[in-house]
Formats: sequence, structure tokens, C-alpha cells
Amino acid sequence: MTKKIIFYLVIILMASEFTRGQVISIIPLPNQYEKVNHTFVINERTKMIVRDSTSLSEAHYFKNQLLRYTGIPINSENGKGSFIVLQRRKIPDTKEGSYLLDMDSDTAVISAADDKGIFNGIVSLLQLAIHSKEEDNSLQIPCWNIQDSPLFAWRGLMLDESRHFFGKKVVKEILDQMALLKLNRFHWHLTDATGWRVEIQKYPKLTLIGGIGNYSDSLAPAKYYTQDDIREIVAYAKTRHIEVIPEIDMPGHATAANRAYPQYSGGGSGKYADFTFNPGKKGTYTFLTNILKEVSVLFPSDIIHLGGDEVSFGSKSWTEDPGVQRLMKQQQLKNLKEVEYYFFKRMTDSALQIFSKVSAWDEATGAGLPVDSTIIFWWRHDKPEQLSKALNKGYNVVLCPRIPLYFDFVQDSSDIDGRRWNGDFNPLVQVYDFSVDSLPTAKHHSQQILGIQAGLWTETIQTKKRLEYMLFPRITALAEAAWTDEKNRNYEGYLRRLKEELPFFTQRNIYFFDQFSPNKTPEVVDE
Ligand code: TNX
Repeated sequence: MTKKIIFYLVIILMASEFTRGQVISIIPLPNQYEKVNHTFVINERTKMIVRDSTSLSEAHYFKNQLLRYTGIPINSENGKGSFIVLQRRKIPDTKEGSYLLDMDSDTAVISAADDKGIFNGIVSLLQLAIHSKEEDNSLQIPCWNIQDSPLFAWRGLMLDESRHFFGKKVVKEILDQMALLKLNRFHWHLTDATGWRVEIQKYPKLTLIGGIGNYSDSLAPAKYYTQDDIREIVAYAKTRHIEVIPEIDMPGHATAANRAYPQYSGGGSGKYADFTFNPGKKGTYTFLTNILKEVSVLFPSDIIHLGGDEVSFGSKSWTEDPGVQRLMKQQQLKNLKEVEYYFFKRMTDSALQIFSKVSAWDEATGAGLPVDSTIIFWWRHDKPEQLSKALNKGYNVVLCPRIPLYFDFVQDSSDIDGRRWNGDFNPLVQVYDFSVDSLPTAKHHSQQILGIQAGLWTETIQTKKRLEYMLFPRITALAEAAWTDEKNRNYEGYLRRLKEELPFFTQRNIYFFDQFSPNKTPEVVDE
């Protein structure tokens, strides 16, 4: 009997060892992969062969990041070591960003039809390299053959820098981590009631006055990005194949701008004083259009996010504004909702003279915006009918429901700071398991779902440490939910790879919530 038990124990141990050997150190998990029984070595004698000069910047990124994370400079002239080959060619997966990675003991070949695919392949190889064993300045990388393509084209993260400002260094670090996780859209919430954070040359007071204060201290000195800062960040993101989408929120959440240029304020009420731009003044449209013109030059993405959320918090004051009353008569607008739609439609028309696409929060679904050039961001998880409405009207949609994708919500039942919704919050597993199929209308309109995005709102986040605590490790679960097909996702398998990842967070000086031993990394609460 005991013999039998020992026999089974040995079998179980062997099996688990075997499984461990199969763990692929890549987040998000590739969609198809197989183990090859070889080891690929990277050291100073390794040579990169770039078949297509268009992939030079991806090769440069790889070398740079490898040096940064492993200390190994690969720049061999004569090729006495292994080869990393980048080649552009047709591959079986036709989705943009797909790639193949084929490895044996001497070569690692990355093939893709487009530069995004080459980059994604590079990132997979980089992750394998970072996680591999190092002996005598050589990385011993287990070989895999990978055939991979993204579930969604839009794999996004939004950062709110109006409520608290974090600055270039933190943003670059976030972009670094996004790139390693194949996240490719950075939605930058640069204006809101608290502060205006992007320099506009034509209206300098927007930042000099509108940039003063933050959510914890209304008198804090002005903090904002100069236009040169913006150029720097946009270029940094571009090297990492991340598109930056700026948000200029209107007609609500406008308090900071209204402090600087009160002539365009549409008022507000109570704690939302001066919350709106004034839809009844011609000058407001000119002012905002001039702002958008400068913004469009700074951000090459050609998509502008115009906000459009929560206007009703401050629009009641429009009933007392003679300009708005005149507008309502002229345009036969029956109520404040129709005024809001009129404003949003008019600003979208202007924006579409400058940008090729406008995006907006789901409140804009009813505003009659052109279906082909508008992207709706569905965030009100408690209003699934808004999502259905947007899809039925034919809009393309990015899914960013508060539950489970707002990272200002707490992640653990013991957390004391951060949001909850009727007691609900956003633990890691829920982010990981987020599925379009759980949303019936989305399932039926899957062609219109561009992807998913998490939102890091910063009312309760003042410091880099708390920001990281809220972001890590949930950002890794987001990445896998955005990249890996549902049928290939497995929470237990993901946790195994995550566990391996944690020491690297520490090595990169990233604070995180330790899912496995929560006491090790206590919640950070900013006072
Ligand atoms: C709602 S999401 C907002 C933000 C807040 C966030 C906090 C959205 C379009 N509006 O202004 O920061 O909730 O979770």
C-alpha cells in the first residue's frame, strides 16, 4: 500500500516537474506555442540580422532593452555566436501584429508581415531572454516555436494626470511596462476639473493658471507638460509601438480651463461650480477648435478623445444663461440633453476637419455622431443598454467598464483606500477573466469591438508608489485579457507565470500587490 502511494507521489512530482519545464515565460500568453528541446544562447557574440531596413528601429529597441535588463551588449561584427534574424514576409496569420518566432540552438527567427508583428515577436524573445538563466555572461534561453496573433487591436491603458500629475519619468516607466506586455494604446486624460496639463501656445493661461492645484491641494504650484515634453513622450511611445491618444474633456469637467478663461464658462452647480464650457457662445467653439489644432500637431495618432462624460453634473446652470436660451430657441432644442448633444456634434464636426477619428465616453452615443469616424468608450458597467445602443447604431467600441477595468477600484477585500461599487471591486482574477462573451450584445457585434482598456483615475493616487500598487499586477492580467484568446486563457497557468514575474518587478523598482503573500506588500495609502 505504502509502495503504491510512493509510486503515485513520484509520478505526481515528475508530472509537475514536467509541467514546470513547459512554462513559457511570456505574459500575455502566446496563442500557439510548442517547446523545442534546445537552448538558444545570447551573449556578446550574438548578431542581429535585419533583412529589412524598416525593422531597424525594432532591432535597436531589442538591443537597448536587453542591455538594460540583462547587462549584455549584443553588437557582434563577425558573427561568431548565435543569430537573431528579423524578416518581413507573409505569414499564416493575417491580423496586424501577428508574428512567428522560430528558435533552435543557433538562431532565433522572427517573421511578420508588418512592423507591429516584428515588434511583438521581439518583445516575446526579450521576455524569454530576461527570464532565462545567466551563466558566464551568456543567457541560456529555452527554445520555443511560437505562432501568435493578438485577440484585439486596441489594448489600452488610460492615465488621468489631471487629478494628480506624475510627470515624464513615471509616464515613460509605464510605457516601458506596457510595451513589455504588448499593450499598444495609451489614452492620456490631460484635462479635467482639477488641472489642465497640456501647454497650448495660443492660450498660455490654460497651464499657467489652469495647471495650478491637484486633487489633494488646490494651491499646489502649476504642473503640466510643455509641448516639448509631449513630443518626447509621443516619440518614446512610438519606439514601443504605442499610440498616444490625448483626451480634451468637454463640455463637462472643464473647471480648470474655466479658471483660466472664464469667458467660455457655462457655469455649474454646487460642488461642480464652473464645470461646463458654454455651448451658447460662438467664441467657445472657436476657442476649443484652436486648442484642438495645436493638439493635433503634437499627437500624430489622428484620434482625439473629446470626453463628453457626466455633463449633467454642471449643465443645470445653462437654463439661466441667455446665450444658451437663445441657442435653444434658434436650434429648437427641447432640453439640456439636446443642448449637450448639439454642442458635442458641433465640436465633433470641427474635430473631424482636423483629425480622422473622434472618440468619446458612452454618453455621446445619442448625439448623432458619424458612425464611421467615431469610437465609443463604454465605461458605465451598470448601463449595459448603453453598450447595446452604441453597437446597434453601428459604432466601433472600446470596452472599459468600471467593473472590472477601473484600476482606481480596490483589488483586495482588505484594501481601505480606493473605490468600490455597492461593495464590488476589481480583484486580479476578475480582470483576467474579463470576456466579451459575457456581454451578450458585444458577442453578436464582435467585429465592432476594437478592444479593451483599463482606466487609472487618480483621485486617490498621489504618489508613484501607490500608482504602481494599483497598476501591478493588474496590468499583466489586462494584457492577457486583451491579447490571448479566451480558449487559451487559464488563470492558474497565468498565476504561475506571474509568480515568476514578481522578482523582476522588484528588480525594476516597481512596487506591486503580492497576490501570493499579501502581507509582504502592504497597501499604499496616500494621505
Ligand atoms: C468616472 S470614467 C469618471 C471620472 C472619474 C472616475 C473615477 C469617466 C468617463 N468619468 O471622472 O475619475 O469615474 O472612477
